[in-house]
Amino acid sequence: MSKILCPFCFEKTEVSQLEYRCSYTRCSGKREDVILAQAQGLLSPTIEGLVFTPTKKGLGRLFGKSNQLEKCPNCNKETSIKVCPKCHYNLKYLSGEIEEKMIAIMGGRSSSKSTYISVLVNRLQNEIGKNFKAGVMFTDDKSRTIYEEIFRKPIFVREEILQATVSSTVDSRAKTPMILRVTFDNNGQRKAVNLVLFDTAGEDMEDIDIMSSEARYLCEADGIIFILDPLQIETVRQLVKEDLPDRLESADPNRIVERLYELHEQKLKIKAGKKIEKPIAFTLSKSDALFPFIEADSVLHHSGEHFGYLNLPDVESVHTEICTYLEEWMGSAFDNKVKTYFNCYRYFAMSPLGKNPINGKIEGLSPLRIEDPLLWLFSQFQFIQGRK
Ligand SMILES: Nc1nc2c(ncn2[C@@H]2O[C@H](COP(=O)(O)OP(=O)(O)OP(=O)(O)O)[C@@H](O)[C@H]2O)c(=O)[nH]1
Ligand SMILES: [Mg+2]
Ligand SMILES: [Zn+2]
Ligand SMILES: [Zn+2]
Repeated sequence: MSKILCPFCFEKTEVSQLEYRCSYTRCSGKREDVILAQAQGLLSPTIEGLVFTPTKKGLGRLFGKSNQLEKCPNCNKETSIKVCPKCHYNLKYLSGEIEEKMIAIMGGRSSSKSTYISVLVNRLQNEIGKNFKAGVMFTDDKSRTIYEEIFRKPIFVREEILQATVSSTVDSRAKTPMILRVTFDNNGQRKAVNLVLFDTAGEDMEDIDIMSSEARYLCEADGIIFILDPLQIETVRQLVKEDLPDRLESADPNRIVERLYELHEQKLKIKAGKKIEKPIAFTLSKSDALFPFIEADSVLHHSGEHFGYLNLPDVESVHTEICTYLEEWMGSAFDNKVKTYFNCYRYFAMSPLGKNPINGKIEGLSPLRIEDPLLWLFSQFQFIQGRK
């Protein structure tokens, strides 16, 4: 029988054990939802539709079918809204019948994680969607609102850089996933997947205890995009002549990689010496800042050209080139560490803005190589094909 993983509290529940929430606006059974408020860290509970356990075990429920309507015991109106019994998170769109992949975006403070997500989702909806005949939509209003207000409007409408993401110990929004339904059309065969995206506050990557209590999705994730900020690498800082943000000792990628491994060891009981199998895309961000001193014929200058399939030779060229640069800039310690801990990884490079913002303003957005890490993960999940 299929189980659904709640993307908010990570409780796994059998479809037949899910609870329902009445969605009839005039139902008199509405009440303060204390469970939801506690899970979301709200100061006072909000009034929400009644949550109930369906009594009648319909045939559909017995067979684990989840697209079923259930009658509210108070008003008798039908509802299709399923919620997680533990935290009351709305699971309406996670039916257990559509494949689901969780992707976490992690990296040190100010490495450009949130900016990346903003541009990535926009490209998914436009260029990537077109090249892969993929339809993209948000599965719920919450995801759409978070994307619009926190990610899209500042960058695409106001042309400003984003605020630093607030630690999830302070604001539960950092723990709230954005869920996108991506529908691929493969020669007439449609395949739908739910893409659950998590942003992280770089601040929360600096302490293993916070990572383990606040960023559980790092362990549950099916794939990780690990963003590396080149402007935090000492050698690169000497090469870049412009004004630089402060060096953040605690955001050292070496330390974050170690913590990520430690976390898997702790939570998933990975035996010492065993490698992590999930695909991890180590992605150098702000590649525009490197342009003045990398080779003129570097592959980083142009796009990856993935038209309907993953361009494998391009992925390998980027991987080799970044590997060489990282060794030049940081010595072989980082790559050695990655090799020791992870079995399935590639190096990528991208630039969400395409240039350095001036006084917090973005002048002419020109993103580069945004989709490469995501498409590589998609190919690892076998949603798309790679081609030589
Ligand atoms: N040169 C260059 N700078 C960038 C680019 N994208 C982001 N930045 C800079 O990096 C800063 C941080 O970006 P964010 O997306 O807020 O970084 P974050 O990783 O989400 O940071 P936290 O939320 O604090 O963990 C921005 O304010 C920009 O100044 C880019 O494509 N090129
Ligand atoms: Mg952020
Ligand atoms: Zn839950
Ligand atoms: Zn009702």
